[in-house]
Amino acid sequence: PNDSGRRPRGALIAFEGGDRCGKTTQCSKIVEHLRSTGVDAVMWRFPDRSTSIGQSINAYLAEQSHMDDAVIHMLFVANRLEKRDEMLRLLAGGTTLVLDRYSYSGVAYTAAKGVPYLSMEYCKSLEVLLPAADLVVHMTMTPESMAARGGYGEERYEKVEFQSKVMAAFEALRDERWAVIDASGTIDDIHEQVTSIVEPVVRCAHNGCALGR
Ligand code: T5A
Ligand code: NA
Repeated sequence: PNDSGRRPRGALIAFEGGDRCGKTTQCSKIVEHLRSTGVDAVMWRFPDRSTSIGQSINAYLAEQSHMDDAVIHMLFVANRLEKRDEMLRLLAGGTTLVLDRYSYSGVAYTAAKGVPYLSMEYCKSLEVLLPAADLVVHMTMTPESMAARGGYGEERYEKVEFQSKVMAAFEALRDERWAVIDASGTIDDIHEQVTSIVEPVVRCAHNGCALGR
């Protein structure tokens, strides 16, 4: 315990946004920055394509397999749940976790499909076993400018019309834990903004503020 009698913990920070908006780039940079200032931080990405569930997800995204919308949704959820214990252990041990996509992608991408029985509320209810993020960094840019980025269009959801629906779904999910960042700037400008938003949240967790949910 620290001066306030509360136990220091790591922060749970999720980066969200459309495909190719620069999440991986910014997650790597902020983790590197945090480490350089002595913060114990690690970066994970979801989906974690290395597990057997992750390999099924990968085949689906690469359009090598077809799956029912409910089934692929449950696999994305399960792919997070299989990391739940390790997440909680790391956070309790003081490690800050920077996640390249998390529950919010799970909800937004499925809700964007407009399948009546996979509503936003229903999808949210399936995430309750997982810890909520302390901070969600929502990186926004127009679907047209994302499409201009290298590598766009290789995977299932990388279509401008669908990405517009995903963007609307993310907007509907926002609450006071979300910070919105214009992802169309330079890598360094975005990193500077990300740093100013992330650092106070890491400090708060280190001082033992409560974890969401
Ligand atoms: N999904 C995911 C679900 O449907 N349900 C779920 O539960 C989850 C977790 C895979 C897909 O799965 C869906 C969402 C996705 O459709 P993914 O593997 O994270 O998710 O795929 P992407 O989000 O498409 O990841 P990418 O790696 O393709 O994009 P990033 O991480 O957003 O972007 P990044 O950093 O790799 O950059 C892309 C390119 O742009 C350049 C980079 O150098 C790179 O070439 N770039 C910039 N260029 C100019 N200016 C900048 N500021 C730039 N920043 C990066
Ligand atoms: Na990525």
